[in-house]
Amino acid sequence: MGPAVALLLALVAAPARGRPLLLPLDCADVRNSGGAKPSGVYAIYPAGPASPLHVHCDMESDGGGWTVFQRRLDGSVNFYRSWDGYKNGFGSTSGEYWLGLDNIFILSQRRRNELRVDMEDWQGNRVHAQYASFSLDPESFGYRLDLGGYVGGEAGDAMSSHNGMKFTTYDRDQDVWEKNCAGHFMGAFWYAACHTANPNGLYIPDSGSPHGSVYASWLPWKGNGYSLKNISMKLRPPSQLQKKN
Ligand SMILES: [Ca+2]
Repeated sequence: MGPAVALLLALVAAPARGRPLLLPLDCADVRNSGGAKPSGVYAIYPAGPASPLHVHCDMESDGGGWTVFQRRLDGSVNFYRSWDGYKNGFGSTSGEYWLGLDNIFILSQRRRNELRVDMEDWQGNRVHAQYASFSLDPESFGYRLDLGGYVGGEAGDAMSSHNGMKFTTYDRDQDVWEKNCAGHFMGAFWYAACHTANPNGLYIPDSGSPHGSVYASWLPWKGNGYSLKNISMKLRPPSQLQKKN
């Protein structure tokens, strides 16, 4: 092809569709930036252009655009971590990880978000739970959870009992139980006294002999003695809700 044709093709292919070129705040922005966007790891910029944050984006569930902040897949990452671990984040965004309470707080302050939790059992059944809104208070208020109402999903409501709770790790007790829920139930969460969901609990493949509520569990679906095969927690602005069909 001649140079004039190449130039024309380059212009046609340029991402100039009447909207300014902005860095994505979250996975909804990534999805809306045009072109096919499969699920995977993307850079988002909720804290500004100098602070890229790599996250796994769920581009499939209910139209996609979900920013994943917690993900259990295979037990390869230890989730029994200290306050510093949960504050700063750990794991690998291509596999299991916790994004970090600081990052989750920033994400929740930039936009109003819904919460979606997806999970699967060891027979391959998949369900989810969804909440109308999700935000956190800053660290000085214990990353207190402000959760909207349960709006559906086959998993049942295991999170409403955690609404209003501060975050507790084994080395920082902010729950409302006389002992430390994180230490007792081998996780870290917005524990009350103590939990109906324990997604950061122990990951035990196909456990046949439950011995207490220490597992990565979701009470209304499988009970507190069942370690789920996978579970992931994710955020998306409510305006992004769209059905593909
Ligand atoms: Ca306590």
